This record gives sequence, C-alpha cells and structure tokens, in this order.
Amino acid sequence: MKEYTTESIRNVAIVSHGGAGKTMMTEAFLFHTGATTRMGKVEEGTTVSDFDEEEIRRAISLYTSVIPVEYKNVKVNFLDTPGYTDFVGEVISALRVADSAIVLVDSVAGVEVGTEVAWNYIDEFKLPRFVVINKMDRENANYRKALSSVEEFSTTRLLPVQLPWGEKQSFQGVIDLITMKAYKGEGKTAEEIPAEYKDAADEARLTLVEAAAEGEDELLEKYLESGELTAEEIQRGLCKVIRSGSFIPVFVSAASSGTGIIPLLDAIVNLLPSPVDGRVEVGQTKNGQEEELTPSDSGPLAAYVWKTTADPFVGKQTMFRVFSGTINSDTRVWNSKREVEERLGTIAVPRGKETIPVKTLHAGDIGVVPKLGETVTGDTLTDRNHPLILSVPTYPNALYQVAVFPKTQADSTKISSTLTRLAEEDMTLSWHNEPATLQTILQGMGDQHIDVAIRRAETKFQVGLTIAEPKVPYQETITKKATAMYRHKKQTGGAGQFGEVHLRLEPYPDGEFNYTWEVFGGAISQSYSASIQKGIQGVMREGVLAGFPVRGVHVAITDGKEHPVDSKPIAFEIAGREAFKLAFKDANPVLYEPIMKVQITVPEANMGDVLGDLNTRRARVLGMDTDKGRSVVTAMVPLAEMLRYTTQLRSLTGGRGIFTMEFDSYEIVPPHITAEIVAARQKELQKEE
Ligand SMILES: Nc1nc2c(ncn2[C@@H]2O[C@H](COP(=O)(O)OP(=O)(O)OP(=O)(O)O)[C@@H](O)[C@H]2O)c(=O)[nH]1
Ligand SMILES: [Mg+2]
Repeated sequence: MKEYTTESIRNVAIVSHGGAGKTMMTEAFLFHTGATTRMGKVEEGTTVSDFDEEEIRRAISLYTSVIPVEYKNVKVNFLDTPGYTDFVGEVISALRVADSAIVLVDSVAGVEVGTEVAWNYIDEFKLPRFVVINKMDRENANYRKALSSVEEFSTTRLLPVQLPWGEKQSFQGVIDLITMKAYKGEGKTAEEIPAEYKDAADEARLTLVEAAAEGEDELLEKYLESGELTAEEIQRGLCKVIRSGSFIPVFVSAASSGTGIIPLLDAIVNLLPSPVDGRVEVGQTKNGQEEELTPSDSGPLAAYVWKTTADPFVGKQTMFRVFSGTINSDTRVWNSKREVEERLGTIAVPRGKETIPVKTLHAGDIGVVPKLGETVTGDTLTDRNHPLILSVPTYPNALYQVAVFPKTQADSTKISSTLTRLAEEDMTLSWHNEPATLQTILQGMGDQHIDVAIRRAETKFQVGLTIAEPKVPYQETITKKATAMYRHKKQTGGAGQFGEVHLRLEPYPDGEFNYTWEVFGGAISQSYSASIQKGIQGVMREGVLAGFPVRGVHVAITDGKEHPVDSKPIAFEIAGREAFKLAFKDANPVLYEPIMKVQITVPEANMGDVLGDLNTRRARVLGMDTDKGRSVVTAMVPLAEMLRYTTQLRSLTGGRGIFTMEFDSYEIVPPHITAEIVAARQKELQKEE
C-alpha cells in the first residue's frame, strides 16, 4: 500500500442501527475501487470486514474493523462498527479516532433506536456527519419517509446532495446536485439528468446552493448578486457548513448492489475533513497541563490506542491512531500511561484481518502493531522526552451481569486470567469476585455481549465457562440496639475452655464496623480483645440472617468472665462470635439491597407498558420527560429487579427501548421479600448439610 500523508487521509466511522448495510458498504467500496475482485456477502461470511468466526456464525458485525479504501490518491480509513446495541463500546472506540461519521439509515425502517444511539454519540464527539439512506432498492423503500424520520429526529438541518434515481426495484443510480449529473449503477461515469428528474433536481439544487453560500461571506455575496455558484464554490461552501455542523448532507445508495458507491466516495473525499481539519486533540503533560496538538508529522508523537485484541494464535495486536508526529517500524516508543518503553516491531495498516506492513505511519493515520507487552486500550504512545496523555472516552456502565463458573478443574485455574484478557480487549466488559455472594461476576451490555465473550473464552482461550443469573449482593445490618451474653465452656476431661462475653450492638449507619472495649474493673483481660473481635468479624463475613456480609454495626464489649486456667483465646473467639449472633438476631436485623438509578428511553407509545412493568419491579419513578416522540423515565429500581432488564425491555418495546443504569445506594429490603430470601437461604443450608 502507498504511503499516505495527513491531508490525504480520511478517518470515517460508519454507524447505524443493526443491519442497515455498513459492512456491505465497505465491501462495495473495496470492490468498486478495485481493491478486491469480488463482492463478499455477510450471510456467507465472505466479507473483508466481518472476518471473526463469531461474526461469520452470526452474520452480524461484533467488532469495529478498519477498511482502508484508496481512491483518487486519498486513503479513507473506514471504521465499520457493529450496529447491535450490545456492542456500542466498539462504536465509541471507533468515534474516538474518527474525524467524521456516516450514519446509514434503512430506506424502509427509517431512524431506529440504534440510529439514535449512534447519533447521540456522534454529537458527543462533535463530529461532522453524512446521512446515507441505504437499501434504496428494497421492495418497500421510501426515500421521502426515511428522510423525514431523520428530519424529525435531527436538530441540525438536513441537506440532500443527491436525489435517488428511481426507487425500489427501479432504483438505478443517483442524481448528484453538485455536478448536476446522473450516475448509473456504481456511478463511475456521469450522464445527463433524465428529463423527468430535471425539475426536481433544479429545485433541490437551489436549496443546496443556498446552504453552501452560508459557508463563507464571499460566497454569500456572490450568490446574492448572481444567483449562482460554480461546482467548485459549492463544494467549498459545503465543506464549511458540514464541518461546522450547520448542515448534514444526505446521500442515497444500495450498498449490496454497489449503486451510488462511487459518487458517495467522491463526496467523502471532497467534503469530509482530513485529520488536518479534523478534531482538535489535546494532550495532557505529566504535570497536568494541556497541550493542543497539531496533526502534523513534525509535532510530538501522540498515538492513542483505541483497540487491542488478544488472540492466542495471532498474538496481541494493538491498534492505534497517530494524532501527532509519526510512528515508524522497529523503533521504541514511550507508553505514558504505564510509564514503560515499548519496542515496536513491524507496524502495519489493518484491512479486516489482513495487516499490510508499512515503514512509516504519518500523523492522522491508523495502524496496528503486534506483541506489545504492557500496552492496553486507552493508553497513549509518545516520546519519552515529551510524554503526553490523550483522553479516554467514557463508556456506558454495565447493564447485564452473569455469575461465571468453570466447567472443569483445569478451567478454574485459568478463569481469572482469561476474564482479565477478555476485559482488556473490551472497554464495556468487566469482571470481579463479589465478596457478598462469593461469585465471579462478568458484566457487560447485554446477553449477546456476554454470550460472545463466553464463546471467545472457549474458542480462543480453551476455557470452558458456564453462566447463571447472579445472586444479588445483599448486606445484613441491624436497626436497633441489643445486648447479649454468651458463655463458652468445655470443661469435661483434659484441658478446658472457658470464656464469657457480654456485648452491646448499635446501628452504625455511616460505616462498616466499629468496635469498642468498655469492660471495667478487669472482668476480662484486654488481651482477649483481639480474639473476640476476630470471632465477630468472622460471623460478619458469613452473615447471620441469610448468609450475606454484615455491615453498619457498632459492637461494644461490656463485660465478661474469665477462668484462671481454662480461659484461652479460642474460647473468647467462640464466645464473641456466639454473643454477636444472639444480639444481632435481637437487634431487628434487616437486609440491604443495591438500588440502581435507571434511565429508560422508549418510544412514547410504549411508555404506558414500561411504567406498568416498572410498577411490578418495586421501582420509584423520579421523573418523566417526552422529547421528539421519545419518552425518558428516570427511576430508582432494586438491582434484584434489573438483572435481566435488557432482555425484558427489548421484548416490551420490540427492541426500540434502551436504558442506562448506575449504582446509587443501599436500601432496606421490604419484610415480605426478606422473608423469602431468608427462607431460600435456610433451604440452601439444609441442602448443604
Ligand atoms: N436490499 C439490500 N440489502 C442490503 C443492502 N445493504 C445491505 N443489505 C443486506 O442487509 C443485510 C445486513 O447488511 P450488513 O452489511 O451486514 O449490515 P450492517 O449494518 O453491517 O449490520 P451490523 O453489522 O449487524 O450492524 C445483509 O443481508 C445485506 O446483504 C442494500 O443496499 N440493499
Ligand atoms: Mg456489519
């Protein structure tokens, strides 16, 4: 592959609701620019972009792939993202390193929930964007309707730059309003606009020229005077209004047949920003100062690691984007986050699963390097003498948890290292050991996300895992003061044991545990204090009521008895433990449960059902809002009721609802539910015996 310098590069993320045709579009770009000799098919697993075996099995994209397309001496790095919302983390990572985005909209379905999600992220990253109404050849394709669905949703004005030449089966090309030519099929050659489209094209062009004129005062003046702008001037004006976010241009295509692909590529090259006019990147120096980076080869090296894959066969692959400076094969760089030097082998340009070795990557480009020891996603590679840290985007909180169990003894030894490696690859996947339930918890964005991770563990790391619904990490605590005493006495034959402990429990709502020694007159020696405390903390870990850890208790040791011969630490440990249990049961014990703050966004029409359903989940609704046909509900809901909500919301709304959730606080579990939990625990204990 040729070497491309900054102004000849475009980094374009393609985003959409699942299945709008992103992967086929990259396939069409490759084919019609001669990079490949045939069009692959998603269903047959033969596309360049969906190469992962799990992607092939499911016939959807799961990961972002880089698809560089060379056209007119420009290299467009397309980032083909997955549309299924479980994999939104990949979209965020792609947008982090893109200078612009293309939003694909299905000509039949119009704007869908995945379109909205991606759209909002593009807003967050402040990227200029194109809208492409794809699948114009579909049986029920409706350009007008699809376009109005975007108009309804967008707060930015939309601007058709093309008109569809036909619709449904008769969709045969595009009518370009800049050149005022028609382009049949993939559109390599221009022809006159067919007579029946002439009027519509003239009218639409007027709007286009007016919009372009807004881009520059000079253009506006000329337009007001002469009523016309040249194609070159229109393009110049459009660049401005698109990049400033005043307008979003709209295109049409049928990716699977390649219709409209070349005119679209022309527009990408001509209208979307190169890294030179792309995002302004700011690095942080070691002492926290901000340094604005110019995307040029002569700047200090700053490359952001946006993706890593840890395939045991291929080895670790680190994908990065150079924001400033250059990166060369066989050199050393400084990882400023981990503060380690990394030795680079051969750097390469990724194209699907292929890696094409290059000597140098210039500012703005995207590359990959194998076998870095320490570097993970979110790190910055810089120059040791000029270390900079680039910002990591915020990824959504986990929405779905499972408890993970090893299938065999051998699997159990590899479980932590495997989960760690999986989580390293994926910013929306994480795991931890939950002390309250002693379970290993894997969490992510939804059941499919987890399913992919489990399969990956099996196929890539040869670790068999099974999953189950996790236990809720309840906590036990008390709500009133109580006292108790316990005498531990074993004085039959041999050495005896004796210890007696009196204690008082009080609620200690602001902390975990507090312990005081209030024994007067030396009834028991303070040297036993540590043993008593050990006994108490042992029960606190195991729980008294239902097997969950105890927190928020103040324990005062008030009195006791000791025996000159038989008293020993173990006796006081037991007495302390038992006295604590007795007092705890007497202190109105309750369970605390995690409460999540949840924000649910659904079409207005589903609002009633969603609220009704929330009612059955012990939810406390905090607020409701309606905006552009979408309703947003904010509520506090116990985690116990949210464990499978991704699936439930999907079925309630036909896949059109989304939600976010974060931990808020612990609250007391209502008595009737506590009773159920305690009963279940009793049963479990009986089974164990
Ligand atoms: N009729 C028609 N079908 C299309 C077109 N583009 C894509 N398809 C089909 O739509 C399905 C989904 O296409 P993909 O390219 O996988 O869509 P995607 O947006 O990459 O999907 P995800 O990766 O799952 O988000 C496939 O069966 C494609 O063949 C099109 O322009 N017209
Ligand atoms: Mg895809």
